[in-house]
Amino acid sequence: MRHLFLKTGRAVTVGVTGPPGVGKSTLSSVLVRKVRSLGKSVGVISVDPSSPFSNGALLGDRIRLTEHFTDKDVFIRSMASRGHLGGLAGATADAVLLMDAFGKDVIIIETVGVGQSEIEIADLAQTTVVVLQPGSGDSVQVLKAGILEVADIFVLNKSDHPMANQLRREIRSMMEMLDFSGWVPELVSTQALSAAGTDDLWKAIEKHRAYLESSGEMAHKRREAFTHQVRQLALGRLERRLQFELRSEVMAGIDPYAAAERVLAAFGMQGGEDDNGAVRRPKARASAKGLH
Ligand SMILES: Nc1nc2c(ncn2[C@@H]2O[C@H](COP(=O)(O)OP(=O)(O)OP(=O)(O)O)[C@@H](O)[C@H]2O)c(=O)[nH]1
Ligand SMILES: [Mg+2]
Repeated sequence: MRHLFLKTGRAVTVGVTGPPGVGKSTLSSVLVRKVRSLGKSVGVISVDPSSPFSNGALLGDRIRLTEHFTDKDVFIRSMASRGHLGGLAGATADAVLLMDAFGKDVIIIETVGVGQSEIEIADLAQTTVVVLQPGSGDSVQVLKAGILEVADIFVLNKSDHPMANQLRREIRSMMEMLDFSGWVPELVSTQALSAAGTDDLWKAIEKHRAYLESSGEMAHKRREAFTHQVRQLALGRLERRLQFELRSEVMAGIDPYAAAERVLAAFGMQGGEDDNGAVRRPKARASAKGLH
């Protein structure tokens, strides 16, 4: 990563998230087709929240993405979220940087989205696409879970479903309750199976990217993503070191405050230090006198 990092920062990154089975992989596949038709190369990172052996998701993605297998300008990588040193977010962030450095024009990151970790992954992508399907209550759950706030584009997939209009109304009324400053999420209807709506989705992605560039938010997002990754790396090491310092013999027979001091001393932090690392100085005597 040290060698490659300076080659990154060129790719368009699109996060595709949403509840299980809404059609994220099918949609990613038709999006790959669209991007390839424009002559751009593309990378797909498909994050499986469970073990690769516990369900057929990886196999399923393989089947849905087979039409791209012989295309050398399409690189597909499935990742299981368990068992990665440094966690899923870190491993995914690295994979995105690698594909970017390799020169992929567009990188699609597919994650099953319901909880906090998925929202974190949404932070990785410049544009977050939240996919929902009609006729399943979990769409409303997802909207409640805070994913509404991270969505740059809503995709109402399986729009061939009879309940599609109801979901459209639900999304609209949820959006009305929020105060958007700047970008207002686009709502796109698709039928991933027949590829209908893919052009509209790509248009919305390009529109969002143009907004990010013109508003200066892109630069902001890049800084945030960088800081986030540095923070994750540093926290990972701090956590492991802390585990080591929390050995029972260090803490035997003393109160938790004294034990915390001892543990922090191992990090070079002295008692009375401020959280920002500056040593707190006692107030000058003159001003203390003045107060009393
Ligand atoms: N009727 C209909 N079915 C669709 C559409 N898009 C996808 N499907 C079907 O929905 C099912 C799930 O599609 P996937 O693309 O695997 O969904 P996913 O969101 O990637 O699923 P997970 O990765 O397991 O969360 C498949 O059987 C698809 O064929 C659509 O527009 N209309
Ligand atoms: Mg999938």
